[in-house]
Amino acid sequence: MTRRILLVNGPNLNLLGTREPEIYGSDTLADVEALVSRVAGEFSLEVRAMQSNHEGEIIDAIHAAREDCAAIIINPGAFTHTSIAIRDAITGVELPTAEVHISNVHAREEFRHHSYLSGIASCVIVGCGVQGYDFAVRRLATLLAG
Ligand code: CA2
Repeated sequence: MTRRILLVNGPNLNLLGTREPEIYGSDTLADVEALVSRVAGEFSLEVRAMQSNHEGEIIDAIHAAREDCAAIIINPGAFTHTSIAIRDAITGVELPTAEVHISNVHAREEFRHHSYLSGIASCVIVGCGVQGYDFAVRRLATLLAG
């Protein structure tokens, strides 16, 4: 069986650690990707990490995961609240998927309260800072162990 996780970070998450530390903390995207790889390694899982500001690129990466990944971790950024297309891509590939949000979206603006993904995600981790990615790896490893 494939032992790889696709890690997807959506729009503006390339700015992690450079601005708004009061909301998103001080870790960079590179720190997050290293964290996910380290935790995944504990379970003999590899990681393919990608970040994109473009919805279509994210959809293409999700489709490609069907070939060689066992699970997906995704923080879709603001596409969380807008993208039926990303939801459909995840539904289409039928891979267990963890949705992660660094901030507590439910304590923020009303428009962040709804996620198009949450209804089809295997788990949703919100407001745990970047530690949420750590939790996501551990949950997916549990699910993959079946
Ligand atoms: O809390 C999260 O992880 C979000 O997915 C982050 C998105 C936001 O649109 C969602 O509502 C919640 C925004 C990511 C922007 O990241 C930045 C990081 C540093 C500086 C500026 C933006």
